[in-house]
Amino acid sequence: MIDIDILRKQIRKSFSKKRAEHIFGCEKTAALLAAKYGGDKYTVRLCALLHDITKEKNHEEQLKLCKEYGIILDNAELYVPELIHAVTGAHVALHIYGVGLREFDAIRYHTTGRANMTMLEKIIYISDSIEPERSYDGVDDIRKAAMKDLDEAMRLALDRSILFLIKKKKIIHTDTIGARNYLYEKCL
Ligand code: DGI
Ligand code: FE
Ligand code: FE
Repeated sequence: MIDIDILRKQIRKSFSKKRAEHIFGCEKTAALLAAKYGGDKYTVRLCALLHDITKEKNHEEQLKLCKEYGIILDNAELYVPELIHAVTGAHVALHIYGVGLREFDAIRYHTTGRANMTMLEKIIYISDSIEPERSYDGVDDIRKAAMKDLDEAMRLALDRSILFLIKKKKIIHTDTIGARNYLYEKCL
């Protein structure tokens, strides 16, 4: 078992103040959602603390990690560097911190989501989107939804993300679309 207090100290030491506050906010939100939806508190705290573990590494360092862990990036990841930290972060969590596969996937899919997400994956995705430091139009609607219906919060968060990406004329990862379609098909 990883000592959560030691991990927190490592994060405070090695990240910018802003990123560390985001990570700790994410941890608090994840613990709250775990209490509400029946997730394991230790597991969600651990995933939240590790979800952006490679976020402050530059592109060159990201590619070095990919080489080290034998990660093959897909097309979208090659074109959108911001997506890579989720993949490298999951591998660092697995290889350095020894997390299991469920935790690996929660970190791996925290940026895009994917079809048929587990409760743990949704909790980490939503905590990342609504932790207290986040402020964007519509965040309070997602916060409110998250306390009632996690799938509805996911639909709102994914819609917001996709609308934002379209407005900025950015590439949308197919996992993001897959996550949204799966959750909308569930309502039909
Ligand atoms: O790491 P964080 O800043 O806490 O947040 P994140 O991991 O959710 O997102 C990192 C960035 O990735 C954010 O600027 C939005 C972007 N992103 C997420 N999904 C997609 C995406 N960018 C593109 N181009 N396409 C996506 O599908
Ligand atoms: Fe991230
Ligand atoms: Fe994050």
